[in-house]
Amino acid sequence: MVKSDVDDLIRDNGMSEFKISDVYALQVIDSRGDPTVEVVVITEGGGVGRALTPSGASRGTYEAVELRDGDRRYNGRGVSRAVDNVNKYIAPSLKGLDSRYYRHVDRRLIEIDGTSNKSRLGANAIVATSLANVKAAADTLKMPLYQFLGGFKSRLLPAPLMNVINGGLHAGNELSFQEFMIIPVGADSFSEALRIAIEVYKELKKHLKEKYGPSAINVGDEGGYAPPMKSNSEALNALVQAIRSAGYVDGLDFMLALDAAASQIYNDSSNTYTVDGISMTSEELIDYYVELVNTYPIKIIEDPFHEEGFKEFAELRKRVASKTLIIGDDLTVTNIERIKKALSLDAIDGCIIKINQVGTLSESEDSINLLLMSSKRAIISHRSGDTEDPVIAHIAVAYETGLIKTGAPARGERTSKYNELLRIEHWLGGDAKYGGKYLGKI
Ligand code: 2PG
Ligand code: MG
Repeated sequence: MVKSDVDDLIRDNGMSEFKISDVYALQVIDSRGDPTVEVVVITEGGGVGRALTPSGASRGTYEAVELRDGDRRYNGRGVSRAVDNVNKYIAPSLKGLDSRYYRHVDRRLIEIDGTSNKSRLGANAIVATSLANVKAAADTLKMPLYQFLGGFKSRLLPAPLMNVINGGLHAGNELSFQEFMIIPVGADSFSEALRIAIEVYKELKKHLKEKYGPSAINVGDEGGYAPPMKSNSEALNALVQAIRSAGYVDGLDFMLALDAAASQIYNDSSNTYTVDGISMTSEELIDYYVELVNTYPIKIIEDPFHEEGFKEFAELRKRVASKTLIIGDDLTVTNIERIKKALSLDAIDGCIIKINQVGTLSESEDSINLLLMSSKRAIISHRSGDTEDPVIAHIAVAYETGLIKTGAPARGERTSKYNELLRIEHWLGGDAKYGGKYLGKI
C-alpha cells in the first residue's frame, strides 16, 4: 500500500469526530521566562489538546534542533519562526487526519520537516503538535491521556528521582555535578512516596539553612536548593543527613541518584573532567565514582561521562554492575540509533527519555519499547526549562516505565507533574501500583 492510500484510509474511516479540524500555535513562556511554543489541536468531535514545549539548558549535541529566532527580541530566544511553521505548514497538512492514528500523524510531521534532526520546522514546533494531537484524541474519547496511550492495563505509578540539590548549569553555585536526587523507594504508593520525599526535602532545607545560612535555601531551575557547596560529597552527605533526620533509612526507604551531566565538565582538548576543582582523567573519574557508590546508596548515575564516552560508560558499568545503574541522557538523546549503539556496547542500564530531544511521541515510544524489551530502564523526564504542561506524568504511567524525573516538589512547572500523578493515582483507586520496589536493592 502506498502512502497516499494510507492517508485516504485514515481520512475516510467514517468516524469523523476524531478528524483534526484545526491546529494553531502561539508563543507563550517557560519556567525560565524564555518564549516557547504552545500548540492547540481540535477535532471535529470537539476534542481539544493543548501542549507546551519544554527546553533544556544542558543539551546534548545530538538532540533534535530547537528553532530560535536569533534576533534582538528576547535576546534571540523568541520562537515566532517555530510558531509560524505550525500555523503555515503543519496545520494545513494535518487537517482531516484521524487524531487517534498518532503514529501516522507523527510520520506526517517527520515527512513535512524532511530533515534528520527536525531543523526545518523545529523540534519545538513538532513536539508540541505531536503531544497536542494525542491529547485531542483522548479528549474526544473523554479519556485520560495515560489510558488512551496505555489502555486499561496501565496502572504503575512511577518512582520519582527527585532533584533536591541543584548544581552545574542549573544553579549559580560551584557544585560540579548537575543533580543530586533522592528516590523514595520504600513507600507503598505514589502519594506516600511523595509525602516522605517532601519530609526529607523540608529537613534538607532546615539543615542547609543552619549550616550555610539563609541564602543556601534559594532554589535552582528545578526547584532543588542551590547551596554554596564546593564538593559533590558535601551534597551527598547533606542528603543522607536529611533522610536520617526525617526518620528514614538511607539505602532502604531512600536511594540516591546523580546526574553528573559530564559533557559540561569535560575538557575536550585534554580529555579530562573537572570535578570539585580537580582535573581528572577518565580512569580517575571511574575510581572516583566507584568510591562514591561504595560510600553512599547511589542507585543511579546519569551521564557519568561526556556524550561520546560510550567506552567509559561501559567500563564504569562493569565496575559498579551489581549496585548502580548507569543511565544515558546526553549520550543517547532518546534517539533509537544512539540507544541501539549504547546497548550493543553494553554501555547503559537504561536511558532518560525526553520527547523534545527527538521531536515526536512515536519516536520516543519506539525508544521506550526498545529499552523495556531489552530489560532496561526508561526514565521519563522533564527539562530544566519546563512548563505547567503535566503530559510526562501520563506518559510515565501509560508505558509503565516505573520511573520519572521531574525535579523537586516545588515550583509550579514541577508540581504540575506530581499533582497530575496524584490525580492519576486517585482515578486508578485500588488498582494503582507504585514503581519504587521495582528499582531493586543496592
Ligand atoms: C538533564 C535535564 C533535566 P536539561 O540533564 O537531565 O534534568 O537538564 O533539561 O537542562 O538538559
Ligand atoms: Mg541529564
